[in-house]
Amino acid sequence: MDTDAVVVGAGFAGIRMLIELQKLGLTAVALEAGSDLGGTWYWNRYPGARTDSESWSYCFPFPEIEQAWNWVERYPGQEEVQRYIGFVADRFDVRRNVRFGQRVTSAHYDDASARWAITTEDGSSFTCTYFFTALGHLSVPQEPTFPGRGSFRGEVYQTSQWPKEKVDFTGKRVAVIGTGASGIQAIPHIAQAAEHLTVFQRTPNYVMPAQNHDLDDDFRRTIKDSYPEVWSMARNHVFGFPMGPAGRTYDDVADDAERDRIFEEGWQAGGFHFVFETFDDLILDQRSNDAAAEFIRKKIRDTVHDPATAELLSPRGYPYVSKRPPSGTNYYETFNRDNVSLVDISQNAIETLTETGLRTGGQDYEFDVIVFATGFDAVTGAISKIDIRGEHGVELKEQWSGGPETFLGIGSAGFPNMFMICGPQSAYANIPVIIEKVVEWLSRAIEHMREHGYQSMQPTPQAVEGWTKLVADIFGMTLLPAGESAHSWYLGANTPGKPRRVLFYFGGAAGYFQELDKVADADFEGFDFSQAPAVAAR
Ligand code: NA7
Repeated sequence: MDTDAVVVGAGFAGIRMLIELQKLGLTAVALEAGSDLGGTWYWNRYPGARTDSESWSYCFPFPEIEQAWNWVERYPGQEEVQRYIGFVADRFDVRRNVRFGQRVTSAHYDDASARWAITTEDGSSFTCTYFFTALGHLSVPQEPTFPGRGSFRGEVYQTSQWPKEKVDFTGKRVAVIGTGASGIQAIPHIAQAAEHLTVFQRTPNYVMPAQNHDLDDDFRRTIKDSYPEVWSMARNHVFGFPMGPAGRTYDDVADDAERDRIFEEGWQAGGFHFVFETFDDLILDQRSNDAAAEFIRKKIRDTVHDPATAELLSPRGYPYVSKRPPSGTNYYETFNRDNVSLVDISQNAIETLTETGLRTGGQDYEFDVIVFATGFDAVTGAISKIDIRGEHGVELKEQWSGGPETFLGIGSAGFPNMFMICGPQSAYANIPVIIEKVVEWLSRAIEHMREHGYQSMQPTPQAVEGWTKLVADIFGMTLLPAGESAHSWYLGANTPGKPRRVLFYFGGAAGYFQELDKVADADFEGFDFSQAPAVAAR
């Protein structure tokens, strides 16, 4: 099949891109491995899965959708978000352009025709001028490599590949391995049904209370009336949320009691309000970070009755936010239940799975069910699974063997018209807000090419080098590099053997948008354009 554009993935980014391509009057097809829309929200259907962004900013700024769609919860669950994506796709009539069950295996650029040839697992092939990846940051599960994996006779689940049918934990002895955002959301739900739940924790997380609740009509009305302000705040916010800034730093406050009062307000506000509406130097000043970390540890001690368990749950030795902090509901409270126990595996890795459970620290544990909440080969995992070759057959995998190198998180040198929607080194922030801006930018780039009769564009090696350095420099100005010791996925440090490279631009959503605008306003400075088949013309 020949089209103007192929989009890989039909989650938030893929659907938003399809809508834009339709507006541009281009023919397009999206290739999606799942059997429905949603991406992350299709695969991650484990109990308790929900956003950590407030619903009214985890969406697109289409006025007609904003008014028609009624969010049910402050932090929507998996099912609600997936329904929302379907609603948007149907309103814009783009679902018909999605091919489901199509896992892309290769994308090769043809120098002679200046077009991409895309193939999928079932042998289908597509050619296009514009090749978009909309793969998601967290879409390739981190396969646990525990010895004896196949020997366990009970049920095994992975949070990121949860079955569509309900899993019944009633009366079962369940293990959850992993206490990242997914484990933290699933654990309280599983604990309610299981006969006994054992949580295996390698690194304790700083868990903020989500303070989730249903929304009422009055609140929905207020939000619907104020979307322009919501988006204006979000676009100017460091992480793309309609919040803050706090307007104060650690030194602006005279004493610890007043700091604790501010932290308490943030705690009650819930989720990322604790990060962004307390102190603006939380990830820049060690004292500010230490104060927040100690406040959270005190909350854990106040909540968890058993002091030894509270201490095990208390993160130490890495800065708050240097690992992505999750929001939870009844997370710490769950460890007060008689049917829940916590096993620290920080010093004793899981030795092996056995026929009846697993072994760690020389002790055998028996289970009916094991749940892996072990995370993802983040950010680069999905793109590295596709055999992508650019000009002269150069392999992306080879080019990125030391880690990804992009310009703006959108393009890589030698890969004409390959556009990553929120690829490696794009901004780390509330993702729909970033997607919206990147898609608008891509639309502008395509218009620019059409206007000037260009066939293709690709970043210069100098632009890529400059961006990669900028991304690393900004990261180095924060407290975040210390997350490497705590296996932070911001750096790929959670995936054994993966080269360490800063995987995001941490200069904030607003900073990223300025960088995008600067490039577009300067006629896409940092990109090379070709009139005709790229290589033939040189
Ligand atoms: P995360 O946040 O990467 O968490 C994975 C968890 O699994 C984490 O606690 C890991 O411990 C643990 N893990 C991973 N491998 C192992 C092994 N081999 N042994 C024991 N424990 C292990 O993934 P999530 O799915 O929870 O969340 C990902 C993002 O989704 C989240 O940040 C939000 O943005 C949404 P570790 O901390 O590495 O010691």
